[in-house]
Amino acid sequence: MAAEAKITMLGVSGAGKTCYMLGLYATMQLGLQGFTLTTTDMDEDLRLTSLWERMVDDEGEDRWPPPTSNEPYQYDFDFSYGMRQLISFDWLDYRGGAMQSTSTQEDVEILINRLRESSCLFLCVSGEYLQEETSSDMQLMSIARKAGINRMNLFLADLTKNLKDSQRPFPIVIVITKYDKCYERAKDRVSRDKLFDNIKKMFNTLFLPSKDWLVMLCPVSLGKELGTDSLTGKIDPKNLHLPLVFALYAKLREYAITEQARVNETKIRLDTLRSGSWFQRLFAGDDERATESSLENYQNQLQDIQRRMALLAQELINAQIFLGGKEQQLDV
Ligand SMILES: Nc1nc2c(ncn2[C@@H]2O[C@H](COP(=O)(O)OP(=O)(O)O)[C@@H](O)[C@H]2O)c(=O)[nH]1
Ligand SMILES: [Mg+2]
Repeated sequence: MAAEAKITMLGVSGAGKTCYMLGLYATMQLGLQGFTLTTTDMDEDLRLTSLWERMVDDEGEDRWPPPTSNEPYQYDFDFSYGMRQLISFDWLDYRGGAMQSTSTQEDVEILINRLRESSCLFLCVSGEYLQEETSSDMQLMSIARKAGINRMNLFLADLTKNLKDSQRPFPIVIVITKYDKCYERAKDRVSRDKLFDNIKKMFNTLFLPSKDWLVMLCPVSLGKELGTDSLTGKIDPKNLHLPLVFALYAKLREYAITEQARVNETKIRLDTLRSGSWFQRLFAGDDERATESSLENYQNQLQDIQRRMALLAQELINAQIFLGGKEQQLDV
């Protein structure tokens, strides 16, 4: 079966994408509030699990997964609640040439096409670049260049030109990886907000007043101790599941909108059938009954989607989510 949702993850090499993916897979396998994540391929499961175990058990440089080649890598997952599959999705870890300044036109086109068919983007920015407080635009420009944000903005500009109305607002997660590196800098609320303001400034188009983007800002870390010691610090993941929960919430929201439209249409059709004269209705009786039963069907499906959204929304209560630059509470 084809995946229902597509997630694409972008970030310069070394940003922490592979580690993030491994950590996410490991934490979600144990199950989180009843949600689980599984790969559709047994060999892949072994590979991911053994890389993860090495990170947890080993010390030294070798604990980390070997830096990967330049090929984009695709994972296929099922996301479930209890034993029930909620949504299947594929996940592309994009470490292709298009994120580098030496990219070829072909690299760029491949990525642009993938972005256009994605249902959510994860833009990974390493906390290593955000360790020091800064208010100078010059410094921010330099960080934006090193962290690949300039490139990401170029791809976003293409994406927004080609979004269909049904894709708006398009969900994006700015994942601040290795947030343990910012621990010192972002100790209290005020200094954390300053850090977030820096991010907003570098991704300014995502925070303009428009209905184009639904953006979540999400710090993640594989362990607080890694901030000062990445060779022996304990692995103790934080927030890894939130970007995924958000992506799937956004996908369900899209389904809900489609389903609601079906319900509305069917109601109108039923009203028309019912408003005919007794004579017309005598002959349209079968039609009326069939329409009634499809209405019930669509309504049940809508409710089912809304129940799943409510489950996910609970996890996102404390998340920072913005529409048109304004902070939002998710509704179901
Ligand atoms: N402090 C810290 N370091 C991390 C974390 N995640 C990854 N790293 C380091 O970042 C390196 C690059 O990560 P990797 O996932 O391979 O980056 P990728 O090129 O984006 O896939 C790893 O080898 C680790 O040394 C984290 O949560 N905290
Ligand atoms: Mg990698």
